[in-house]
Amino acid sequence: MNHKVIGATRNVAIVGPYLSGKTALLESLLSVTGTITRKGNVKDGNTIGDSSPEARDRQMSVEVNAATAEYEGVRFTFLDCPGSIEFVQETYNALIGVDAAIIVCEPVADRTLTLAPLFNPLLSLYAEENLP
Ligand SMILES: Nc1nc2c(ncn2[C@@H]2O[C@H](COP(=O)(O)OP(=O)(O)OP(=O)(O)O)[C@@H](O)[C@H]2O)c(=O)[nH]1
Ligand SMILES: [Mg+2]
Repeated sequence: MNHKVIGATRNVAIVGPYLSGKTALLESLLSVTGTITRKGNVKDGNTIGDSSPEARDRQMSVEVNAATAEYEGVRFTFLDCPGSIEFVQETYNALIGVDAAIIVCEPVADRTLTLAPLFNPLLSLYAEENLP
């Protein structure tokens, strides 16, 4: 079904710990919105995200990848952020400019602490914005 795109593009960051499935989620989002007809796989090296030679070689995200999709008249630009701590500044930079963030994590209690590098700076940003 064709929908007329209305309003501004929503920019959404996809963030979370290393190898939690962010790039796979982006691929699924692009697939369900009909943006791509064939869903790729990180291991097969055929995803829309992780398209740089280094990312393909390491089978991990090494930079932010952007992809746009439309769903029911709304246009989204997704920013798939790397989860490895060595690239965490890329994630922080992306979070400054987005409307929303999807936090991807494994549903395992022991791995909760892997979210700490993400939440601490977010809380700091929030606190600074709400200073009297
Ligand atoms: N079984 C299963 N495997 C998954 C799922 N999501 C991702 N994977 C696999 O987990 C591995 C890592 O997935 P990615 O999507 O690259 O994870 P990521 O969070 O983008 O990784 P980084 O960006 O490097 O932090 C890949 O081999 C995926 O095929 C899932 O929902 N189920
Ligand atoms: Mg990734």
